[in-house]
Amino acid sequence: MFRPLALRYRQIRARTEALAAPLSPEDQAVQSMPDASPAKWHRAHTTWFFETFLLLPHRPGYRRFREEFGYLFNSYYESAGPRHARPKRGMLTRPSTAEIGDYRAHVDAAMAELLRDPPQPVLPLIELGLQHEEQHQELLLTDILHALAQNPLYPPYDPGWRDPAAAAGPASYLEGPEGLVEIGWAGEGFAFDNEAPRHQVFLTPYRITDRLVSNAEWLDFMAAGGYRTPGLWMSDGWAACQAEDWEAPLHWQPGEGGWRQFTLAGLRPVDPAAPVRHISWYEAEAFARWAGRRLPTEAEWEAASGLPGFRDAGGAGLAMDRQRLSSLSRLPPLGGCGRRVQRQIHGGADGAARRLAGHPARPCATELPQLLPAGRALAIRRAAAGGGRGMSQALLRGAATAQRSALLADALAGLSAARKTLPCKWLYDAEGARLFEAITRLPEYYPTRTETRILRDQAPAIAEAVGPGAAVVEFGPGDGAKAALLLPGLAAPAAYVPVDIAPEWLEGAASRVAAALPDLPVLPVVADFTLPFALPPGLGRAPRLGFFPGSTIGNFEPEEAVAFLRRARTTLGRGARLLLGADLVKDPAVLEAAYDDAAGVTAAFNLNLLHRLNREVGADFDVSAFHHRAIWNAALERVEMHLVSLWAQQVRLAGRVIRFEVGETIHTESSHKYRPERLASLAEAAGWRAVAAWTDPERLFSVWLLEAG
Ligand code: AVI
Repeated sequence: MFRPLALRYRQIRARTEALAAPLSPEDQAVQSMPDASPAKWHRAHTTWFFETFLLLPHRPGYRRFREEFGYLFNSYYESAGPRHARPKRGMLTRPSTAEIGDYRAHVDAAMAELLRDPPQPVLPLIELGLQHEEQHQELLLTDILHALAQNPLYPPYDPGWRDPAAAAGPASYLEGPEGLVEIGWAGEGFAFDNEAPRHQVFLTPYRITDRLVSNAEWLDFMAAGGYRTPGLWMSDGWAACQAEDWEAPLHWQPGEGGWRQFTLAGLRPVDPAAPVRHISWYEAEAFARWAGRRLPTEAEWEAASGLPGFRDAGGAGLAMDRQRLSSLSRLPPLGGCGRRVQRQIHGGADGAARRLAGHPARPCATELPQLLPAGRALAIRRAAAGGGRGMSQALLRGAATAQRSALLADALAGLSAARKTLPCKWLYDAEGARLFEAITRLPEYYPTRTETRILRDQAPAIAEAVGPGAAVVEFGPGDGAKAALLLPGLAAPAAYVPVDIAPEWLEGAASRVAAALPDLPVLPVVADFTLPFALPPGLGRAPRLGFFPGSTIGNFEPEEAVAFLRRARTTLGRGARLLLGADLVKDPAVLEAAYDDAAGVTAAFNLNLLHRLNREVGADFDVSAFHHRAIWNAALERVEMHLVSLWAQQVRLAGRVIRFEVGETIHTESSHKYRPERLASLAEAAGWRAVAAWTDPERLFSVWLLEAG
């Protein structure tokens, strides 16, 4: 009766060694993030388990391989004593990989003795050790995938590796079991303790898709701007998405022919039919909201997994892993998980799926994005996908929270720099926007007036150069006034697409244009227009005309301006054109007056940034201790706005003290002015060709028509 267990022991232990075999000693030592462990650590830790819980207590006369290993290779088993810090596992160059092999052999030899005639009470512990080792096999693969993904050469773990087959075909809905249903493990054989006992839950009616979310569906989510739409995300998720620049699932890479995914077999084109993997719970949740559905609860999932036609529960479904949420999903400690119980497994790679079939719930893994229709659960407008005019409260709230954390991050970074600076985009809260509006009407501030005049006077020439049927995509539409001026002059425009990160701006611009042209489709997009974003569906083959007036291009550093123009070209696509407003170099006295007006509106606009930091992120600036300054920087051909500290002082921000010397400044904005030839070469560097330019009689300002080269 014990033979099968001895055989299973040998097979499972040999499989760990087979999984580690393609790895060099260097591969085996690396720890690519605190939540991952080196392969050789997994090999040693699983061995430590048998040594600590089986051999030492149950094999009289057993001698530890090395005393210190008890400390080095304990994971978090409190009952087994102190342990080496997890984030430092990658520092363990000694013991060597070869010595870990010796450790395994030593323990295997002693276990072979124990397995010859194991006392009855240790049988469940041996089984637990084997289950534990299989979990570490999953982890070993997940972790080595992450480690190899850090290598720019993208070395395959095993070029012949095959992921489990995808469940083919479109998803359809299954009616989930409802009412009082039973979940939890009740079968014979092994189960982790948090899989039992079997118990009743009450489920209200729901439907669930019969298969996991596919990469194809995920690509649609990405194309609709899912990663750039704060309102779709939980605020913590959005903060993580921003902080870590998520734009696709982990291990995805943009390539010439589309997205590629780093797999254990190396970089491979993303398979549209395969289940999406390597996404965090936050991403799954945002996806569900975008799709107008929600994630199933654990009980719903488990109850539905027994339905005929429910695919993937045991076969192909390593749907997602949690490397982005890894603190939520590690192994259960002996005697209970103690953390959030989650659905499914580490999506690393291999064979856990085969063992899932018989087990309704697995500990410590991640909820799968198999989705329910929203029904009662969720209703949110899909503004990013062109969902129409009007923004939901949820979108506005989500955006505000995300903005505050981004403001704080920028402020901490900018005010700790040797030359203090704050990004000029933060000048535009509601008060800043109101003050900017007032600036545009000041006698000294010529740009808005002059550009408006050019757009009006040159409307026929612009319309002729642009041609009929254009879909106009405006980057940062402000109040929509310029679009409302441009669009009626164009021949039969196809649509207006205002794009801004702040939904409240879109609302205003959309209604202004809608008032001017009631029949024109208006498709607002919530996105950071300085990054690539997807145009809304429904523009058809209408020629794209980007619109970026106001000389906002001047607020970018020249390299940023080139990068922006390049990205705009990508976003707008082949054959696109761009109507661009650019302020021109001129008499410094005119420039400085425009940015330091007699009425003090620009000063108030600049100082409002400090009020904003006080209001939104709890800084304690004494605003009266700062003074607005605008200077023409002749070398860099830009007007700079600064806030000058009137005396030595210190300011508190998020628990940090920021010191100012007397006269020290915070650089808050640069407004670059262009000579025509410089603007043309800037455009050219970004792959655009200038086809026309219009100016005013005094040559103060210019409007350019660029064509994608
Ligand atoms: C929005 N931007 C083009 C304005 C400019 O002229 O650079 C912002 C501004 N700053 C002070 N006055 C106006």
